[in-house]
Amino acid sequence: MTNRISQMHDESKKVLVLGGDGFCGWPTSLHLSKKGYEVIIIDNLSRRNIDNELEVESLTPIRPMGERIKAWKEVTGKTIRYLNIDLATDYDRLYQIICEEKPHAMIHFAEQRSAPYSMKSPRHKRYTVNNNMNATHNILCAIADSGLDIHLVHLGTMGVYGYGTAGVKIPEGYLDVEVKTEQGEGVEQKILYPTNPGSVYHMTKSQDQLLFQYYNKNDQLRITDLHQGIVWGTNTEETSLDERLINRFDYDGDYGTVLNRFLMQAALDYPITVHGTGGQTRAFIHIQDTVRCIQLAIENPPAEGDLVMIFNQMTETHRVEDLAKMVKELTGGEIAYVPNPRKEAAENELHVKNDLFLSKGLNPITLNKGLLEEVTDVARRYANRADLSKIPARSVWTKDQQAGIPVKKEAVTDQT
Ligand code: NAD
Ligand code: USQ
Repeated sequence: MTNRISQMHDESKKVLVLGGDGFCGWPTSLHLSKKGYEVIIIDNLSRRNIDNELEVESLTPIRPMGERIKAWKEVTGKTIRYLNIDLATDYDRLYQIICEEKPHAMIHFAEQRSAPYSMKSPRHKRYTVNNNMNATHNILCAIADSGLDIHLVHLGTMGVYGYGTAGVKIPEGYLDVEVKTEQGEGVEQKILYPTNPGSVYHMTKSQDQLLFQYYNKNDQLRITDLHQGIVWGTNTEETSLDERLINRFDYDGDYGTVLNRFLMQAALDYPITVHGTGGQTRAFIHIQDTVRCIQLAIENPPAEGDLVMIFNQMTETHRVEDLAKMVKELTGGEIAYVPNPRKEAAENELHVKNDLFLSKGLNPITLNKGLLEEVTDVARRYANRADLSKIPARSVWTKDQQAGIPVKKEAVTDQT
């Protein structure tokens, strides 16, 4: 039984959104604010600084944080507060804010989230580990230290499981196994699904799981870990209300994710860059469902004393090559099979359970023509902001891999 001081059941609907300036965090902040939550964003703007480092920008013109928040107030009358804190290094400020604000939930998006960025060099590997592990540990340590009963909702990844399957659907976090004692008796155990990360970034998410398990056991923290698939789409109901609220759209070789990249590439008449054979199967979710899932997660906290609750936050799985063909059909684009810069299985099957969100009322958005065209329209609208030289994926996992550069078009791009 926990003796943590509870604000879980009082009137408070105050949430700290950690990483609330990012692709998932910004639309989530707006969605929760719209639903009547008091939202405080914490973000050190490291993602915007990484854009400076990589000399690339979001395809969509995202506004400075102050302007975003001002626009939200003008459009809806609602207030979102913002604090610039580096969660990986400034423990004292984080602790102070938690004690002063006493949020009932904290949503943790604040990690370096690109697998290719995490593999670029030893510096990028070490930054990703230092940033992600310290941010997660500081958050857990500060909640435990505060003595408050705060529900922590973390954005994890489907990538912690690896993308294989032992012939069963990937369960939601835990695996029921039977181990044999020396006497040959079967003993039933519930264990974390064996983790099999495919990049330094994904490895930090695997490590996060152990931190959660420990603080849940030792300090009875209530924790929900959302193992999210690849997010696609760009706008949500709230970000569409005003151009100043627009969400970010990453298309570059480090931060752009596969489906948004394919749609953007086709819209700009750039070849659709399939890595290897395109036999990789991955899990997907639309950004509008991301924000709904997070609301469902904070409204359904684990009960006191429960294990870390793990949801698979995805709505469907697709093979990369099938996505490329679908985008080609939709837009008339051209597919380029490029070398795979990653060390990953050339082909895999993926079957995933997502019963928990369905049982909480999620009505999944799946790939449909209208939503795919919406992304293409956004890409066309801001085409003049695109730097095509930033499209190929150049971060290689080992010296044996090659950059994913489409041969003909790159030659054209290099001459211009
Ligand atoms: P993002 O990079 O757009 O946003 C992350 C935000 O966290 C950024 O605004 C960044 O400035 C901030 N941040 C990072 N380190 C910080 C620190 N030390 N202190 C304070 N702020 C910090 O990423 P995203 O796409 O919005 O992803 C959010 C979370 O969801 C990540 O943890 C990611 O691993 C997870 N996720 C994302 C996807 C996806 O497809 N985008 C899929 C599955 C899981
Ligand atoms: N791929 C291509 N062509 C491209 C880009 C990617 O074929 O132009 C392939 C990749 O080789 C990979 C697959 O598409 O096989 C997915 O790549 P991705 O960049 O879309 O996704 P990933 O690196 O796995 O990372 C993204 C987010 C990360 C999140 C993860 C969820 O950046 O934060 O954790 O999706 S998941 O994939 O389910 O692990």
